Amino acid sequence: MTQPTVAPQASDVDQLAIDTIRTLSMDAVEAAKSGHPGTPMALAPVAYTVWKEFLRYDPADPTWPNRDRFVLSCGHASMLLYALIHLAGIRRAGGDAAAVSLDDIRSFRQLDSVCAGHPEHHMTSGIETTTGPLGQGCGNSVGMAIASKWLAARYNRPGQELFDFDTYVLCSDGDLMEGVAAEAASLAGHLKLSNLCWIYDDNRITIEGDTDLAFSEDVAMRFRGLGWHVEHVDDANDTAALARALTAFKAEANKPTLVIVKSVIGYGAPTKAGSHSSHGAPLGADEVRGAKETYGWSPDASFVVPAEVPQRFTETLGTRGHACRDAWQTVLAEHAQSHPELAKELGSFSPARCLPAGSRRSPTFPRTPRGSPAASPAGRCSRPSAPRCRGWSAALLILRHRR
Ligand SMILES: Cc1ncc(C[n+]2csc(CCOP(=O)(O)OP(=O)(O)O)c2C)c(N)n1
Ligand SMILES: [Mg+2]
Repeated sequence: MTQPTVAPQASDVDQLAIDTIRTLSMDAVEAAKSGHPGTPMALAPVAYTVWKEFLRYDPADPTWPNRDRFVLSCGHASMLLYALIHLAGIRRAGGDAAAVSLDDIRSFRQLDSVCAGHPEHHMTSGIETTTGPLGQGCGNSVGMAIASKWLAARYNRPGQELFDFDTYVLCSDGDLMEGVAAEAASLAGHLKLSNLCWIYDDNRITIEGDTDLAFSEDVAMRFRGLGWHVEHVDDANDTAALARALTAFKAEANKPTLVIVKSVIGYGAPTKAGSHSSHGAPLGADEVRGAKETYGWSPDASFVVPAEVPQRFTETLGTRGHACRDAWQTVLAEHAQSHPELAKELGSFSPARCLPAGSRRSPTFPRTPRGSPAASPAGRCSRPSAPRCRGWSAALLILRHRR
């Protein structure tokens, strides 16, 4: 794929938003003197399209239970997520402060920064799960999709759809090389998790060079074999094609969806675009200046956020998410009226009920001659602090039945 010079379909403000994500990512990595600029530069239009057009998320309430989940499984591209959280105006859970301020972005990768090298769930609102170990975000996303289906089956009632959230995942070559992602994808296909969409960054580059070195499988065929619906987008900058693929995901009722997107890592950088040299190190002053010139930006300014950009996020994601959350609150009140027992049970899902580690004594288990299957003690330890926790230990159960 050649590197296009302009994004074909995005409006001026959309293009400005996409390039703001790119420049913030480059500037933060440059200031930190470490990080991964290339993937945020490539995936900015992809993530922007998901957030602007599809995600049901209220930036004022990042813990709203029925919010769509967005998982950055390729956690090394963390600046992409921090830029989105900042521009979308996500607030810190339980307060009104910005979850990620511009100053936070300036202190990317510094000690105690909410913008850690890789996204950390417990530290920063808007991060749905900690990622960095490749494949893990993919794995967690299948749990999220199962949770959405389970909550719907247990609590939704006719005319009272409390749960129907979708989970979107950005994943990279490294994610799809990992076994955990393959195992999770198999389960997702088996369970027909139509509320799950993985977007695969097919950039043909990994940390050490071209994917030809170690990864040549037919990903689309593999996922079709696992029971997934597969969509293709030939250019990450083609926001209209991305929107079409994501609309196909929304229309698919029986399968999870994989959208395979071809992208150019380090998009816009004069000599490092398309090369693994833009994967995991600052681009350097000349490349940053050159990339900004490619985008039509001033090469001399850093950490620039044009006012139209957060405004565009507010008009799109913010307005949609706020309306969805408001409507949900109304349904929740009706549900509490008509199904008080269910509502009481649902109310017990508060995070406060999941006690911090160490706050309860774990039970002890006597030695037995044959040992004890790990699944049973694990359940007895975790259940008191996470009463609604659902878990499987398939391998252990099989072993127990075979004895
Ligand atoms: C389980 C695991 N192994 C190794 C790494 C180190 N690592 C970070 S990024 C990367 C691969 C980068 O290639 P790709 O996933 O295609 O990302 P891209 O450079 O295209 O963004 C590796 C091996 C990791 N983060 N997690
Ligand atoms: Mg790659």
